[in-house]
Amino acid sequence: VTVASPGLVSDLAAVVGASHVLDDPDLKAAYETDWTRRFSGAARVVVRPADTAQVAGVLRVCHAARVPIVPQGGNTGLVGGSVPRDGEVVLSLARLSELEPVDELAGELTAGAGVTLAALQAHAAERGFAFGVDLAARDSATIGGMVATNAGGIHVLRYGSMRAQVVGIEAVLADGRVVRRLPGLVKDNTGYDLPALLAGSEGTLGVVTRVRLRLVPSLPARVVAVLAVHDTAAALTVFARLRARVASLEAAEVFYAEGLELVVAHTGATRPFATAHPAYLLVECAAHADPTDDLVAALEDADVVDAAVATDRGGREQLWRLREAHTEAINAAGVPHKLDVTVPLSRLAELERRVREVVAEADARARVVLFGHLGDGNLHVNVLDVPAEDDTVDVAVLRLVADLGGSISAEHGIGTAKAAFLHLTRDDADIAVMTAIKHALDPHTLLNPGVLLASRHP
Ligand code: FAD
Ligand code: 2HG
Ligand code: ZN
Repeated sequence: VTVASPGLVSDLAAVVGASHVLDDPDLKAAYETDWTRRFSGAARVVVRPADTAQVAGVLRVCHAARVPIVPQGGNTGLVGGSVPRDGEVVLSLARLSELEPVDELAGELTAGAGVTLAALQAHAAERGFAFGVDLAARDSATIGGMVATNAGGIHVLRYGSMRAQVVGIEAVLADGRVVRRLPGLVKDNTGYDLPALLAGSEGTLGVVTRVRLRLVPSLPARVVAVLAVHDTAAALTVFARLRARVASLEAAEVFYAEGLELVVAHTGATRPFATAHPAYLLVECAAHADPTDDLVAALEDADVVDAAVATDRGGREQLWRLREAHTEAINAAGVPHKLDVTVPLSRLAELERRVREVVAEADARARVVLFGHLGDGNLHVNVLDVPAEDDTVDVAVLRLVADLGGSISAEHGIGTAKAAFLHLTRDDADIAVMTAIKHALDPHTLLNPGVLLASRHP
């Protein structure tokens, strides 16, 4: 059990109020274990500031005492970066939940770091806008956490990932200084792009407190199709055809027979087809006018075995559920090893085939579930039935990905889970530059130690 020194607790309480410094083990517990249950550690205390000034005050106290901090938003991160390792202070940003009015002229919005994605989506929708990033953890994932991880999700092929939505940022540095680039300017070429640097920094360079975000038009006419195909190569050919011909294409996701079975068993969902197929491509098109005819025309003569199509909201949600419920169905089956990898599209079919082989060779007990964002070349490799602390399978998969010219993380980040493997797809010069930036902004390594640049590789 980690005990906080009385001086630290009272100094933090002076900033945020005693009721927002949690040191009771029962109250801390929810902040100490990650969503997958694979990563956990003891927090010295959990601190819950209400605004930017309080975040700065907390960081000044911790800086003076040289106490490390783990920033936490919705705690839906999947790489062990959001929970304490070794008695750090957990800094919860959940109370920074202010949503400013939509700037309809600019098509932009400023949100507090603790605003959930679902709250932001609802707020934008009231003014006829949508947000360019969407993901299944929308009810809990926060804007601050999504910026910190540069979250991807299901619409990257149309709108890009989180970094592409960020127009401005406010963040607190390790020593309590506030950097603020929130002018809402479309163009601003005055030096290094701090918002872009903070996006994807996983809480290692600064604590994000507010974000100015670009919105996109709300597109009410939608069609979702789940297409049964022979294999990944066929899914890619169909996807390439749709991307070339259907301007309204918004999502292209893949899942396989084993994942669908797990989802059906866990959720009780109805199977989309009478018989099982090796692979499924889920596509969604969205526009102002019904895009169904465009989709159907583009699919004529395509290498598709069967199709389930829905245009009404309920039907679309049912088809999406088959794909989005993979993460929770896997979690219900055990504590997974999660690998979030990407290769050039030209190597994706090879990755899907070989990943099954290398996992089976690495550990005969392992059960593999594959799915992901096909249009982005991003597969989620989930491995069940191997011990939490045994990384043999992880190493085998990440080496394969490096050999195929890919990256060991497409969208979830490095966290603590992949820190020892960063060198597989970032070279020495890259890592030296990142280390120099980290040292310049956080010389005492107080922000999220153990995450991203933690381990020097052999
Ligand atoms: P947390 O988990 O709390 O933190 C994540 C990281 O960001 C940690 O390193 C933390 O220290 C840091 N951090 C958090 N807040 C701040 C802040 N304000 N300032 C600085 N650092 C901060 N991810 C995808 O990219 N695409 C998906 O499709 C996707 N789908 C998911 C589906 C499910 C069911 C689940 C459980 C997760 C999914 N994720 C996905 C992963 C996760 O939702 C994202 O990584 C998300 O961006 C994390 O947001 P969060 O608020 O929960 O952050
Ligand atoms: C998704 O795309 C998320 O559903 C989660 O990124 C992936 O559970 C996973 O491995
Ligand atoms: Zn994903």
